Amino acid sequence: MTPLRRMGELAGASLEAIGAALAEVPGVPGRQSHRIAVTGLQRSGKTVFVTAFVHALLHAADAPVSDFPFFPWRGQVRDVAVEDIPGVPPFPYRARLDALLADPPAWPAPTTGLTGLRVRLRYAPAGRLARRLRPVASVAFDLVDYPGEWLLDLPMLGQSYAEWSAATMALAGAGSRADLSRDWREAAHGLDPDAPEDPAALARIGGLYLDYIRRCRAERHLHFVQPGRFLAADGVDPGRGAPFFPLVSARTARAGSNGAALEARYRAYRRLVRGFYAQVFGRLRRQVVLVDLLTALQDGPESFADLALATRRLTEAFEALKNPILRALSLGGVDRLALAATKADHVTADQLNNLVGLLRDMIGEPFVQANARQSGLFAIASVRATTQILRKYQGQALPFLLGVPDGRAGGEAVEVRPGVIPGGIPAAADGGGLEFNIRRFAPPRLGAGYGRPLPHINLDKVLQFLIA
Ligand SMILES: Nc1nc2c(ncn2[C@@H]2O[C@H](COP(=O)(O)OP(=O)(O)OP(=O)(O)O)[C@@H](O)[C@H]2O)c(=O)[nH]1
Ligand SMILES: [Mg+2]
Repeated sequence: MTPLRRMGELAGASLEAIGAALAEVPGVPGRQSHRIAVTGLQRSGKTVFVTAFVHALLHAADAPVSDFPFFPWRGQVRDVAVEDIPGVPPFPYRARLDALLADPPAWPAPTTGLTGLRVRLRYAPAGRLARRLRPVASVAFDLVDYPGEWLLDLPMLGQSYAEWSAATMALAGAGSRADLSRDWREAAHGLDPDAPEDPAALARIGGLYLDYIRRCRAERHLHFVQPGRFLAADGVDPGRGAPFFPLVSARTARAGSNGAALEARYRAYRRLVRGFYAQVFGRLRRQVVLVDLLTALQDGPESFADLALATRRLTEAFEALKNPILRALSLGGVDRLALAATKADHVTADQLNNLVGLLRDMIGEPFVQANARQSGLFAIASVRATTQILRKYQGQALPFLLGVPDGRAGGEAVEVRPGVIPGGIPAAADGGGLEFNIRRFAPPRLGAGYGRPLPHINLDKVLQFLIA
């Protein structure tokens, strides 16, 4: 069954039924299971993270300590196995790893559907008494991967069609969006919400709306565009339902009218989103949020501000949704939340603290404070594509990155000085003046059969934090 078909089915089921379908055999002593929800916008690094995380779980116990210093069960692991998660299409770990270890190595393509896998670890508990009571314990981690675009829709779960319309309309009229959205806004203004439903007009205006959100991504590198599923990598996501768009004044419309049709489509779409949320976050205990700050910095102040907006909206949505959804699924709360700035190998080591500071600022102090007890902030590279070297420059030894530019895998390495990362969100006045040289690099050449954790930055700390 395709993930979309399955999600379509889940969307119709009650939350309790979904929770029950996703729950593991409960309460077998010594057999714990945790879902690690990997969240992040498109291209934030989720698929690379899941691949490297699984590979590390498989190999860290036997690797030299220096490969993966923070590993909670060193010397205790009996065996590790990769299993399917019942009812979830399998994450192609082997294929993803093989591509990373191929010659030349390649990053994964954008994800198009939901997949997942379970890593089961059997280990000897620490301490003689614990071992006598239970010679071998088992713990399982479920990791789920999905297209980042889908995450953009989470805030919609808490919004009525009228609320979503008002917020989306206001955004569409601001900054450089105003220009991109002009055709669509003019057409939408001309639509009478109370007139009898006109499917051809709704399709035409829906097409203009789609054009607008696609151009936000493609031309301005903006992040906060909804509905996210309308941006699926293959252009059309068959599971997304009929097109809809915000209305200028979306008050409750008469049955059979344009307004009522759009509202019904919005609600149908939200049911789909809710099903997805239940699947990814079912039995939610641990969550990692990945944010690619560096690419947004390189893309300029507008892209960066928009990433900040999307990240805030998402963290607010997590907060708002946590309680009702978790109650409905009778789950516990998130007990560990790792917030990570990804692709930290794009900057020199002396900039990692600033990168964490920038992440903290972007997520917002209220959220960081409210979740301080169970959350951690990190700068990570799931797969480290660069090494650092020192070069004499104007009498000083300065750190440079050495890596092969992406797209030239197998080519010559170049030396790059990525620049100074601000330790907080730059004031608008400074935003334009900051200069970065954030490049994309090809994956490192490791060779097939690489049976050690992949080179990384702080992946061990995140793993320890999430699973210990
Ligand atoms: N240098 C470096 N690049 C990375 C790393 N992780 C991800 N990337 C880059 O970021 C791109 C996107 O990574 P993915 O893991 O595919 O991102 P994703 O979040 O799964 O993206 P979607 O599937 O589109 O949602 C990759 O193609 C790499 O170019 C990393 O640890 N180091
Ligand atoms: Mg992906």
